[in-house]
Amino acid sequence: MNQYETPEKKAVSIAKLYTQHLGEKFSRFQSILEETGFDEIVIGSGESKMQFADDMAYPFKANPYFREWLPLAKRAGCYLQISAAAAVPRLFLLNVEDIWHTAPEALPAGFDQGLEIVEYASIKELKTHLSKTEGGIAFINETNELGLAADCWNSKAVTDQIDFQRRAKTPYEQECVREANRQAVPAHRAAYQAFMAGASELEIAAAYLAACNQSENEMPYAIIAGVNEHAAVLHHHNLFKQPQTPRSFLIDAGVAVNGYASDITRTYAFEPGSEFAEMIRMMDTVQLELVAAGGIGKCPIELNVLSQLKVAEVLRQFDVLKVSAEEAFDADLSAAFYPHGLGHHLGSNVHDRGSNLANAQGDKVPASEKYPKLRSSAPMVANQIHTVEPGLYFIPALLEKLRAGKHAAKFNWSRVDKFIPYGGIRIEDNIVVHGDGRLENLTRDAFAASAF
Ligand SMILES: [Mn+2]
Repeated sequence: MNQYETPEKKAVSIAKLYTQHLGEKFSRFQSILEETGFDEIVIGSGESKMQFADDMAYPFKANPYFREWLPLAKRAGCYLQISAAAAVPRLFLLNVEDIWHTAPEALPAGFDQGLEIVEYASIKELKTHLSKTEGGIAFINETNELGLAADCWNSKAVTDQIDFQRRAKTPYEQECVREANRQAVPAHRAAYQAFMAGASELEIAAAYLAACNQSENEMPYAIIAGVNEHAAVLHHHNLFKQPQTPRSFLIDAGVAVNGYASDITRTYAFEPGSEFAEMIRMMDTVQLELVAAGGIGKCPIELNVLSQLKVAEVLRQFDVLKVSAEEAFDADLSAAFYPHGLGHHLGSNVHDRGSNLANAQGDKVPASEKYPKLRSSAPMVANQIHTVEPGLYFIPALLEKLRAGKHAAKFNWSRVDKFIPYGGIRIEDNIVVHGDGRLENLTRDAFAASAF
């Protein structure tokens, strides 16, 4: 049992945090209205989208700008109105008879405090509740059902302001991601046990879903479950149905709680005493060092450089690399083994927005010249949630280029060939950067609190 003692106390506690969250967001959005000059911001949850030439819809996932306000990730046709003239946000819920589908997702108990809820039957009716001022509505949604002028629909001035403020997560948002970590841990353990029992990748993913009691469509992102060489495929989604003789296993999977995600990766060796098991242990130490190197004001670009150096050092320790970590880094050789960034913001988007903004006006902190694809460039701020996920992989396509290139002699290719059958390693935790400087590792805490 966690800090709440009973499920009832937990529900009351989260509902209280949610009411506080609504108040905090409402006040932040009032400032955005002042800054941008709109009367109101209206955010749609989105419309269910039909598949081409078919009568079936794709799985629905609500607009992340909407999820930042409401835990209705599966409910289409909702609109939230934040008006300068109102005391609380207003939520419009579509109420039409539908005998074909299950009743739409409702708000959890206690989540209706601090909100005005209005039912509507058509867009025409909805519009009677909205600002009548020409150009007064800033509308944020994938489609422009309100038929507003182009500069009112997804106005960049408004979304930049929203993305800038969303970096600092409220206590409610932090608790959602914390809970999403807690719920993912038993699922990660079930997946590990399925791997050790010789299950196929698809069976492992099924064990994961069963243990966290979620459907595939409820996952914050598609489960990555790679056995052996597949651990080197960064986004291995096409899970194999045939069991393989197990050597190694990488699982990257989270859980969504009230529309907020956990994003957790673990890597396991089948043979506990093997060299690959030792390499995982060393990457685990590296990962914890990189977590500790973060904090308020820390620069993600510099942390990324540090992570490349540390991964190069692991390669040197295992005699894969014959030259120093610094020399490998300078020649950009480590990136062939670690071709992604150290981490990203986490929130209602798994890759949350705003991590490259210098200010609320949308100016960007320049990206790293060496790693132009990095999502995060802006210094970490208080109450932000970051993932820290260094990796070390043996990716045949990248290794072949290296083997044929001018730096080939800097590697011990018999050692590279030994590790290729294991695929690779990634270890990923979710970290809250607290205002008092404390770094809370939601993932390690959740693993530590739950008995195997
Ligand atoms: Mn991640």
